[in-house]
Amino acid sequence: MTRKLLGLTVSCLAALLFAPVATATPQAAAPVRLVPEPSSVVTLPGQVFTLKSTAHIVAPAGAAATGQYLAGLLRPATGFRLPVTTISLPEDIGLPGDIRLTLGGPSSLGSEGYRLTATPVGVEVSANASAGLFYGVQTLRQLLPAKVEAKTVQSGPWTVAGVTVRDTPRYAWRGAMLDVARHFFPVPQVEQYIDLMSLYKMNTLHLHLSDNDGWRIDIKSWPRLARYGGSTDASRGPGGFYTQDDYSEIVRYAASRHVTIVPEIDTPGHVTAALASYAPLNCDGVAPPLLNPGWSSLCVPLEITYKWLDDVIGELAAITPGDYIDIGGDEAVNTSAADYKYFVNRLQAIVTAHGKKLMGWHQVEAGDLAGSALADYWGTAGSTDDEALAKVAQARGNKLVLSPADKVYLDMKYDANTPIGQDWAGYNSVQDSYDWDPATFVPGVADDVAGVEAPLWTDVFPTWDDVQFMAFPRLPGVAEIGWSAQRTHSWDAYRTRLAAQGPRWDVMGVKYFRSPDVPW
Ligand code: IFG
Repeated sequence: MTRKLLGLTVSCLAALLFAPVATATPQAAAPVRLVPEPSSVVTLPGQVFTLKSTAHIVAPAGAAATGQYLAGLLRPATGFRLPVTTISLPEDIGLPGDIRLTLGGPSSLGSEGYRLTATPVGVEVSANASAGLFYGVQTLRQLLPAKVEAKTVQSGPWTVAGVTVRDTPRYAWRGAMLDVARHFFPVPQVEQYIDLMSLYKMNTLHLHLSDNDGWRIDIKSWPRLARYGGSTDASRGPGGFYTQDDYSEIVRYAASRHVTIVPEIDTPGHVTAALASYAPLNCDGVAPPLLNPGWSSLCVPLEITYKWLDDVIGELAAITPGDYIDIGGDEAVNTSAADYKYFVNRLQAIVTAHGKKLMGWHQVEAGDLAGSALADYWGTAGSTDDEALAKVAQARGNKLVLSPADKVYLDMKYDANTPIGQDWAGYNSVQDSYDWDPATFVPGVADDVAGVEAPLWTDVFPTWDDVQFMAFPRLPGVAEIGWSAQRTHSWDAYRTRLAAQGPRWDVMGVKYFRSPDVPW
């Protein structure tokens, strides 16, 4: 009997043996409350999938990594073995009760879209690429009880409401920015942030690696940058820095969660840590003290500035697989307009020479940017100067990443009662961070929006608890703005779905703000 016929025979026998018998008391399952809201969700009333200890995760070779990732998510809390079996023959359809990952689907799903079906017979996630499977797994994760996030064995039942989901993202760039320069956060905490942002299908982490208060990435050809320039922080604390191996570990971990790292070396302003580290970088040859107060600027006329940048960008590009390197460009108060434009053009040539594309805060549009450049728009609503620069970006074909300070700056207080945070852009409530549209925030640039990004500046946040408190529950709202279709946008509906994340964060130990805006 050929293997193919044997395969079919086994499958048929299995289907007969494991045919779902109408159970006297069909299990209940949690209501379907997902963030971000998928493109299409059809619930199957009365149908419930229950994950059992006998289940397998069945995946083709190309999806084995996602299968292992899913097993890693589910094994601790269920205590189930959940073997990941790689199927090689199409008819190896797995047994009833299995979770099946399959590669292949309509091209309309793109690389990040997926389809998910959950019925009493089993769960199937299908996608064209592993990114889509990963996002389908995040949805499956949210369909399971919140206690599935526990790291110790919990009682079941592990039920999933019957549902069919078809889902694709609105924007390609769904980002978070973490300022590790004002205050340094070690690798494990950055990786926790990556875990949390990827749970909500965000795919880009912009790391703000240098500023006045600290330099956080080791550059081997300029060793004092990290060792001296990274030796303190905005609280006059011990600071810290990533070795290049640390940075590569962050890049690796991010990639395993389908997150691209975008490193930022902020220039020509926000450079006190660098100027303090090397006297020759200063126009007068004198290094300022660390944490020297006030605005700073690289010395634009000095040739050593570009030798230094070439070394820094070169070393960073060599350990950054992503397309973009961010050169900052914000608040260059001590740099003349002429020097600024000259500087941006010189630095763009260096970034390009190292095979990368330039990203910067939208002020970089003062330079003669290549079409591939990305402008990170942090203007507030109605700011005409900022909107004019957005138009410049549009005119030269630069895409915009929307990071409006009065919507998604997560260092802004939630309201007047927030114990920590800033308020120069106003208060950003949970609703403020959710209730806006990247396509219309800047008039007339809808087609030039690549996506969104939620910056979390840490000027005033020394602790990781502070970061979590300010990021949650607002970050998932930005994730939804980046992923979900505008037609699904509704604060009233969203706040209920957001509330369902609370029990999940409780189990995960996320120190979130229980905002009164949300019906927890
Ligand atoms: N603006 C500065 C940040 C940070 C922020 C705090 C940008 C692009 C204020 N630049 O936002 O360095 O200090 O809210």
